[in-house]
Amino acid sequence: MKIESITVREIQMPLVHFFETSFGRTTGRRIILVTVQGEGITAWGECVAGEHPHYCEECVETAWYAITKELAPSLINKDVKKPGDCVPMMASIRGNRMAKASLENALWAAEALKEQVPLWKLVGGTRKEIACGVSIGIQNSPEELEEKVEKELAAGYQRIKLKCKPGWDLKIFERIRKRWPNILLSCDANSAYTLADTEHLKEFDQYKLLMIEQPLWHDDFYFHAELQKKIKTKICLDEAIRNARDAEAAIALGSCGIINIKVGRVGGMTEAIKVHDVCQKRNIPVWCGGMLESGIGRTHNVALSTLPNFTLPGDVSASQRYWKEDVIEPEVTVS
Ligand code: OSB
Ligand code: MG
Repeated sequence: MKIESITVREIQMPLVHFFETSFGRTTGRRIILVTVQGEGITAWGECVAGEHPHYCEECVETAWYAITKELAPSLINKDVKKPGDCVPMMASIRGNRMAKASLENALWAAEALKEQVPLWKLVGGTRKEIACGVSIGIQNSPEELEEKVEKELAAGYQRIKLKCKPGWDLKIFERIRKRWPNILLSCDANSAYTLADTEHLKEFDQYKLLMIEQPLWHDDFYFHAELQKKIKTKICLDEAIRNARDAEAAIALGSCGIINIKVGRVGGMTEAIKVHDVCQKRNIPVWCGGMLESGIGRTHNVALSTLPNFTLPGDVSASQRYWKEDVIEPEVTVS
């Protein structure tokens, strides 16, 4: 497709319920949406950068700059034969992976429209059903959390992930495990601990968690490997995996037993598929993470999740968990 024009927008959407992680509370999202236009096609992509650079270095402001001033200009008037062709065109710009992913994902959507094939088939998906879990943030009280878990299990979600941090961990797991001894339960620390917490993290093992996500520094493999030797619960890396090379290195070091793939975090669909393939080859199961996306980003996540090594339930929950009204029609629903 010859890219004739690119439109960049920011929309603002209040969340139906606040979302709190170890790095803070979000009550609404500022979301950058891009469209690429050419050959009569208009296709959408979403930038998953957050309002603040807390999860990673990127945020809405930096992504807006990167897309409008650097990345879109490098693509405009270019002929992109297949979506991945844009990757080398943007390669001279370091980092800014979420910004890059929004444009690449729009090109994947364009290719799907042009070829009249569903996106999930275009990316190489093989499954018609995917398993869904939910990510439940830190709540005002353990009672409120218990209500949330009850509601999500009743809605059919197959894995409950609890956000955790020092002070919101062991007692919470104890309470949830006591009431639901057999559910698939995991936790996500978003880098809330250090190696000095090793003894404390060993206590997590008794709760039979499917995994602990990113317990240590956002940019670390080495110390996660040290920690993994001392705890039974499998470590899952999220923040630290920026590309397929990182996945290779982390697996070789023994830093994790599971990897969370986020299209935005790794710079787009092409790299996400590469991370998937590396993990599949090394027998490391993966699942698709979420970034409180609108339906546009969410449907890209759903498509990616149909690849064969996405064997664990992903954070690909329904639109209504986040939004009163999503920007897509039909909204994402979960059966
Ligand atoms: O670490 O997975 C994370 C949301 C924002 C930033 C980081 C994370 C998350 C989530 C939400 O866990 C997952 C979702 O979109 O449902
Ligand atoms: Mg995470």
